[in-house]
Amino acid sequence: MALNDAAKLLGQARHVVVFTGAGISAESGVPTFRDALTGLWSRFDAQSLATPQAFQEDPELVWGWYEWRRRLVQQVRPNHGHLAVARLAAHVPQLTLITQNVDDLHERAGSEAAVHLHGSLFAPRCATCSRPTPSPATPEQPAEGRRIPPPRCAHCGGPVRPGVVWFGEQLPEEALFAAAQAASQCDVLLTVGTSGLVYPAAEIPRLAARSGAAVLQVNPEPTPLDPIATANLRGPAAEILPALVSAAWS
Ligand code: BJW
Ligand code: ZN
Repeated sequence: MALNDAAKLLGQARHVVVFTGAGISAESGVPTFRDALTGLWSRFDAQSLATPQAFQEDPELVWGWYEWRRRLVQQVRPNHGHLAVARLAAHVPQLTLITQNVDDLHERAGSEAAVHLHGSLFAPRCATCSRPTPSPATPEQPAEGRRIPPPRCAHCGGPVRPGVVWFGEQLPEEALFAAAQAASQCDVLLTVGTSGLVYPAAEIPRLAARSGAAVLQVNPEPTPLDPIATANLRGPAAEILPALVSAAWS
């Protein structure tokens, strides 16, 4: 299906779900999760750092990686893809934004109430007592690959961990429930910049398709979601999303 036909579906929708992954932030300069990381971090497999075991075995390595990423995100800006999503919300009667990303670029682009399935780089908590803790001040970008000891919890002295969801951990119940409910009720789901490999998040577009919604996919590469998509719009999010919104409301 061509972009203009996809835009027509979008223009007629009453409830749109936008489901985003790392690809939407790629053009802001945030590396996607499964791209080969460049530089020192390329020695590490991102998937092997995003586990509770990695944090237990080498907290300084894992905390240092997340501090490096948090600082990187603070230094970049939302791109035309994030901005188009925020603009889309003004056009459709109901929009639910669901993101797997742990950055805050949707919020900084003006989107309200994004459902964060995998947590946030900006919500650290104690690994022992789970109390939220403030993000430490990071005056400058930590050197890539630098080990940083995690701060200690002011209440119990436990190590502070990033407020993200690692492999083997449960997704926040409320966020997952809200996402599943929106996916089963929407009439269009726009999936953007995700490999569709990580569950249960990858179930969200599939649930929408099973519930009768049209699934519009924006990604420069094929993904396992291709077969369920009504339209596969191949290209970078920062180009396709503004074009899609303009075509729907020109
Ligand atoms: C562009 C672009 C441009 C590039 N424009 N696009 C069922 C089957 C098999 C396994 C499982 C299953 N259910 C659960 C599992 C296990 C596991 C899992 O899914 N494993 C798979 C890898 C096989 N899931 C879990 O462990 C989850 N927990 C769970 O299931 O708990 C259940 C449980 C039950 C009982 C007891 C205990 C638990 C938790 C998953 C947590 C995922 N966390 C991460 C890390 C977050 C923190 C961090 O960022 O460090 O979340 S992993 C990582 O992947 C991150 C992402 O949010 C997530 C998805 O990645 P995403 O966004 O799709 O990025 P990429 O890099 O994969 O893809 C980028 C895409 O963009 C590509 O397609 C590019 O082409 C595209 N792109 N440039 C548009 N310019
Ligand atoms: Zn504590």
